[in-house]
This record gives sequence, C-alpha cells and structure tokens, in this order.
Amino acid sequence: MLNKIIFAIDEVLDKSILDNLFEYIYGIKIGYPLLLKIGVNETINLVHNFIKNDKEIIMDLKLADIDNTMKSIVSQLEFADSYIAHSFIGIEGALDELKKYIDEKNKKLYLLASMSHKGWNDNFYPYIKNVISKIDPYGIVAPATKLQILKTIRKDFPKKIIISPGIGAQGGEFGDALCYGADYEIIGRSIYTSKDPIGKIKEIVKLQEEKINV
Ligand code: 3DU
Repeated sequence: MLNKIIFAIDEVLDKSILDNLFEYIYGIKIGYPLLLKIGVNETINLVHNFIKNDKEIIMDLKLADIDNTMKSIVSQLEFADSYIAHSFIGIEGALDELKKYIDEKNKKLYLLASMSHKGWNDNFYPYIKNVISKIDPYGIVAPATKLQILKTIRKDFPKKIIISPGIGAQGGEFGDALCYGADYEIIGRSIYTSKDPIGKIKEIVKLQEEKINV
C-alpha cells in the first residue's frame, strides 16, 4: 500500500481514531493549533504510538527568528524528529546555527521554499533557492496548490525530500503533488473533519495510487 500521507493534526482528535489511521500514514505534522489547544504533554500522549513506532513527527512552527530563540524552541520539543523553518530569515545568525544544532541532535530540518496561499510572492524564490542551497536542509516544503512552482523546486533540488501541503481543503487534488515531484502529501482537514476519517484516508490513498499508477 502507498504510504505517502503526512497527517497535519491541527485539531484535537480522539486517540483511538488517530491510532486507527496509523497504517495509512507516513508521518504526522504538528503545529501551534494543537500545541496551544492541549499543550506539549497531551500532544505527546496523543501521538505516543507514532513516536514509539518511529513514524516521522514533524514540528511545524515555521521557525523564523534569531538562532538562540529557535534553538530554545527546538530544545523544548525534542519528541519531534523534524522541524520546519522559514528560509526568508537568512543564513548568518539564524539558519546556520539552527541547522548545526538540529544536526547535532540527529534531527531533520525542512525549509519552506514557497507557500500554498495566493498572497505568497514567488518573485523571492531566487533568494530562497540560494538560502536552501547553502543551508542544505534534509527536506523542503513546497505547495501542492502551485504545481509549476513545485515542479521547479523539484528540478532545482533533485535529491531533497519534498513535502507538500495544500491538498483537499485548499483545492489541490489528491495525488497531483506526487506527480509533480513531492515525496509526501501533507493533508489535514480533509481527514480530520471527515465523519469517517478511516474511510476518507483509504479513499485518498486509492486516488494517490491511481494518479501515480501503482
Ligand atoms: O489545509 P489542510 O487542513 O490540509 O492542512 C495543511 C497543513 O499544512 C496546515 O497545518 C498548514 O498550516 C500547513 N501548511 C500549509 O497549509 C501551507 C503551507 O504553505 C505550509 C504549511
């Protein structure tokens, strides 16, 4: 079975529902909405089975600060495997030190190359591309709502893991990002607002499989 979904948990879910989704999910993405609603300890309890069984836990706080502040944030969320940061903050005094710190902890850094919403300005992409090339993160976040941009980012970074949000609730079609170079599709509301999350995720996997012909 295809295993290409990163589940964005931005709402409080029943642990049993989450555990039933386990086999269909490559990894989990957590951000401010869940952390602020239930706190760090409850979040760890909720995703306990995923941590125990080595599914990737991605912390999406879109870090965008000076090095010291970002390192302090990461140090308080060590249950995660990976952290997402903005590229636009630049290298010296920010991403250089963050990357070093995350490497030392044997964790992974993802950098945002472009965002899925209309107002994001891709004219800055040459700058962002340069930052990503120099920092050399583990992976990149690129939008499923702008497939040509996603394709360009894949071409520019052939070896990086690309994770892609914007599918379902934001209009991207299930499976399209995989065809345009993403390794994983980040999906949130389409799953957790469904009356039948397990049925929905099975349907999504099937659509992804059809798109990429497996
Ligand atoms: O739209 P969804 O509910 O499927 O969730 C998408 C998730 O990905 C959500 O957590 C959002 O904060 C994150 N994200 C984007 O949607 C768009 C981006 O460019 C980057 C992250």
